[in-house]
Amino acid sequence: MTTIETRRSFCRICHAACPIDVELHDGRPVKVSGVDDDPIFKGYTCVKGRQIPDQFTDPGRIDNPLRRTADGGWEQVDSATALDEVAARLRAIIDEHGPRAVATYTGTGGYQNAPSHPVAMAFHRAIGSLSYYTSVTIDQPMKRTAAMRMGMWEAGPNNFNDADVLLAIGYNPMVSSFSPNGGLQGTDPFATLRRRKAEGMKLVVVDPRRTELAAQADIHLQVRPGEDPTLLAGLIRVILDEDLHDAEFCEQWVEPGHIDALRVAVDPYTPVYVADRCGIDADDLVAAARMFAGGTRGIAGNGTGPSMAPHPSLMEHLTQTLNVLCNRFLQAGDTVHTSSFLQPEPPARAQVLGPFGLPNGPESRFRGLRGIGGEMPCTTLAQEIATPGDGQVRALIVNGGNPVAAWPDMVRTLEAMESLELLVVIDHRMTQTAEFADYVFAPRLALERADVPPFMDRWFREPYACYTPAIVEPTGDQLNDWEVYWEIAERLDVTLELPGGPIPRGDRPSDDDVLDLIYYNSRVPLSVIRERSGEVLWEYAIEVKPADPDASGRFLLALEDHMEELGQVYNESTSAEVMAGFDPAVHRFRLISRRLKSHLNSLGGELAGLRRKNPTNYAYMNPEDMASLGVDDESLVRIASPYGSLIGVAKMAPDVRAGAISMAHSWGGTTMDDGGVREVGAPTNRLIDVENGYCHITGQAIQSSIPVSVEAVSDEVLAS
Ligand SMILES: Nc1nc2c(c(=O)[nH]1)N[C@H]1C(S)=C(S)[C@@H](COP(=O)(O)OP(=O)(O)OC[C@H]3O[C@@H](n4cnc5c(=O)[nH]c(N)nc54)[C@H](O)[C@@H]3O)O[C@H]1N2
Ligand SMILES: Nc1nc2c(c(=O)[nH]1)N[C@H]1C(S)=C(S)[C@@H](COP(=O)(O)OP(=O)(O)OC[C@H]3O[C@@H](n4cnc5c(=O)[nH]c(N)nc54)[C@H](O)[C@@H]3O)O[C@H]1N2
Ligand code: SF4
Ligand SMILES: [Mo]
Repeated sequence: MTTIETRRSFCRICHAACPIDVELHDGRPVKVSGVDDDPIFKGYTCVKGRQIPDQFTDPGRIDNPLRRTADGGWEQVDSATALDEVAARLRAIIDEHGPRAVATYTGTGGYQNAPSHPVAMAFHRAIGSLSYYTSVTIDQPMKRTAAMRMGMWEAGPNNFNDADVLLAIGYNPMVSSFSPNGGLQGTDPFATLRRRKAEGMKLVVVDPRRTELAAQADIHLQVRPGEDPTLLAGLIRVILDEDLHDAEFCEQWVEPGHIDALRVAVDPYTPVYVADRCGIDADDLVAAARMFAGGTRGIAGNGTGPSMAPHPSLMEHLTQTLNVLCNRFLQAGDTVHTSSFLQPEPPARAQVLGPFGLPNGPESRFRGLRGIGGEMPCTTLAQEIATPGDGQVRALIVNGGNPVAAWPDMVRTLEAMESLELLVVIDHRMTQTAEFADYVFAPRLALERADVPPFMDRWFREPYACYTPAIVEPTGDQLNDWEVYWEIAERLDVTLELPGGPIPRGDRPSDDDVLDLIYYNSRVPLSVIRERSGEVLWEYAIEVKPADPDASGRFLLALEDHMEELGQVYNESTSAEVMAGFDPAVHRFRLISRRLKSHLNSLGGELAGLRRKNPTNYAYMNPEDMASLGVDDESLVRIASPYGSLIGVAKMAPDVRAGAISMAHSWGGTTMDDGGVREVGAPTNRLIDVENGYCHITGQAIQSSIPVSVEAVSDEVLAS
């Protein structure tokens, strides 16, 4: 007799944390469904979440640790032995070269697992190694640095639920579940957007692709890739020119003289100039500026598209300038809708916090970049590994990430993987990166862990409690990511310190013990979150307090370097000019990033149900471009940047702007050719050069709006 039961949990394939009911047969998951009566998700899940049971039956799942053999193959090894060996090798590397030689890279898999990042960071503090890296510094690092430099509003942005207008620049929550400041994350985005639009919310979308979000827009500015700084400067100019900004708010909270300096800097960005440069209609630009400034509450925010294009810090600065000019912030007496239950009680006053200036963490050995908030910039890590000298990284622990597939600059990443003395990967799949590993530790998957959602805690659009216990028993020799660090720390005889104190030594504590130590000063006790998971707890919503009488922080809208950069941008004919080797006659296209519903970065292709939906990462192109290149659906194209090239499979897409090619990242193999492109896709990170055209503040490489040439090629290239 099969025992059948259904247990409640939440999905952790992506950050969105959709609640799920998991049907278990003899304790094994067989079916995942949404939770219809959930107050904010209302039954929503996506195809990835519904495929979770396949992760458990996938014959490729790594559920026991693996060790590299002398002949380059793999053998199973028990975790205690693997941990002894790894710890001994780390000890030797630290003794000889110092702790900086040991690095961690925490990727998206680590971020969807609350204890993973805090414990890995605690490990680095304990051994005294500053070499801690995450995917956040190749995602949207400028969000943090721009806020630090300009100043931020302590009470936070307006709520999505009562916004009159949303200005969405280069993100697509209908597929990605991402929207800056909260709102549309996974939480039933289609129905939620329909409802908000019926309530009168206006939507302006800036995207070179007519995305699932753009299709719902009141105004879609189908901008040329990489021209967002120009477009944003144009919006600001219209707003200042027509006095649509909140003059009273600016008088009080903007540094004196900065509005005037900003006026001067954006003055050349007339609607006619901007429209011509961005390939949009000047009337639409003016209408969009009026629409954004017109409402009383709204949000301007951007996503990964423009954050990976040239001038990302300037782009973020201008986006936030729009929010300041139009006062898109919560005021005294307002209620903060996002929950932040896991954070300590915030002050939440209606005043400016900061500014705090440039990142001032430890110096990287490359490009004069610096760390921030305990992290070093990921775009330098491959070079930190491959380049000999003092401070060279010799051992890397990959904590739920996939550098070979995801890091910008595949040439340098492969070089780094080859030159590591020790590579340890924690992943349940034999990824492109694991192929280079010395040890692969088998992690417990989401349903096998107790957890809370660290990202969504700040982004749920209502104060919503979310916690899950483990609901499936592991069957192999698996360790939760944090346990790998704790076990190595035991062997190195160091103690891991968390906000609530040290993680006990000796007997390994449980996930819940560690969650209690991480969130010991959460403003809503974890016991309440555990008990009331799945409920909206308005009684815990924060009310915004008035400003301190002597609040002295003022927004710096006219930062000198950014105002200068606006002058440079004006002198460019295209933002691609920031890349050396760009030739307008050759690189006539721009390759832009996108997400696929069926995949999460490199995750998905290993499961047959998801692979069927997207067998390759198609090069989506406008029909006009395909006709002029003589390319048909499914035929091959060679796409070449000033740095590298790939072979892609063309797919007709009228939603993509002419001149753009829309392609998902983190596909392909580990080689420099694309013989298997029809089966495994091709890596766009081969086109990316971290040394060319990068952001000087964050190191962000150009990972979208990459200038490329495109030519038709025959299938014979695959054989060669
Ligand atoms: N050209 C280009 N490059 C990009 C981007 C782009 O848009 N364009 N996007 C960038 C962005 S935003 C990011 S965040 C990075 C992504 O960078 P990464 O996070 O390095 O890439 P992922 O493929 O998401 O790797 C996550 C890994 O975690 C594993 N995993 C899943 N669940 C678990 C688990 O429970 N435990 C453990 N230990 N592992 C697990 C998965 O199998 C997968 O291999 O890529 C960046 N690279
Ligand atoms: N299904 C799914 N969900 C995911 C992921 C996934 O791989 N699959 N990845 C997760 C991760 S790691 C992240 S960081 C988030 C990212 O979440 P989002 O930022 O929403 O990512 P995308 O859906 O790629 O949206 C980026 C948009 O930018 C546009 N774009 C590209 N270049 C430019 C440009 O130069 N200017 C402008 N204005 N737009 C441009 C693209 O056309 C695209 O529509 O998604 C997360 N969620
Ligand atoms: S949107 Fe994200 S969290 Fe929700 S079901 Fe899909 S993968 Fe899971
Ligand atoms: Mo990301």
